[in-house]
Amino acid sequence: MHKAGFVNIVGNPNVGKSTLMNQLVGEKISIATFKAQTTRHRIMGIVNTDDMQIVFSDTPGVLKPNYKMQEMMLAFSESALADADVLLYVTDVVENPEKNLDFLEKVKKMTIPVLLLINKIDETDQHKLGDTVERWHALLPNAEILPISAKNKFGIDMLMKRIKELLPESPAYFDKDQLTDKPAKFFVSEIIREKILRYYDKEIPYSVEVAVERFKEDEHHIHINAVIYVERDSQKGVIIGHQGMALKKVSSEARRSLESFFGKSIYLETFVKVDKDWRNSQRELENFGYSTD
Ligand SMILES: Nc1nc2c(ncn2[C@@H]2O[C@H](COP(=O)(O)OP(=O)(O)OP(=O)(O)O)[C@@H](O)[C@H]2O)c(=O)[nH]1
Ligand SMILES: [Mg+2]
Repeated sequence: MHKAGFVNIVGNPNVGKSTLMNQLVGEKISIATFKAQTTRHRIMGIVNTDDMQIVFSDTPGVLKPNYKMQEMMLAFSESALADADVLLYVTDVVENPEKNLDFLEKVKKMTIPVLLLINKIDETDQHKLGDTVERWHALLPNAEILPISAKNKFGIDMLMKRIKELLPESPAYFDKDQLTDKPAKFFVSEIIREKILRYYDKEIPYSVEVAVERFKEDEHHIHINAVIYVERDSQKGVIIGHQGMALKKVSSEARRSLESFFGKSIYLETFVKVDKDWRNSQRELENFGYSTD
């Protein structure tokens, strides 16, 4: 008997969905930072064994869209409700369970198994956790509730065991040697964006998109040219920084992470360009890979 299925991870921003996905897959597939709205795409991480294939999907945190890119982000999150065999609804110990009742209503109507994961239990105590579990149980009575700490890997083995039990009988959906649905270039732009999320404040990370224009690989090296797009001239100056120091720091941090991701030495050149109001341009968003089909 062979089991296979889609296990989709959804929830509000910043609750730890990407951290969890990386723990479940055992690889750093999805970037995770302390800032909300880190994830912008639906990203698959695939776990393969001889008799099983689990296709995890990480998704953007659910939000009310203010511009076109956020509409695409929400569409990715909602697409994960449509094709899941098992849904992992992630929350954390500080989030108000009533924060997003509209989305919760959609989750409530689902007929597939829903596991409600209360993450970050390393930041609470038994007594408070008991209250949180009760409040969630009242809201989603059909969901199985599992308290976890994705960061400390607490509860992850138990969760994995439960997922395997719930996985339907099915042939594999992807090649057994495939780890993700995204190409190498995607991970390059995500790793650069991760450094930008870490090093710049305010609206800068949300105004940035990274496009990889050259990715040339040989046995031991990869040559990469990447363009960091911003929305306005003033943002270009901030990205580059005084005497180019800010961009230099981001690029060298990115290069280090890329070397460990690809296991090869990396030559990285970064350029900064202005693409006015790209976040609201359907055409630019499609160029940058925001499309749901
Ligand atoms: N204390 C604690 N922090 C955690 C845990 N899991 C994740 N975090 C932190 O929570 C923050 C957000 O983590 P992400 O994995 O990026 O969250 P996300 O839900 O993917 O966020 P978006 O992609 O923005 O929706 C990061 O600073 C993580 O280190 C946990 O178990 N305990
Ligand atoms: Mg994320």
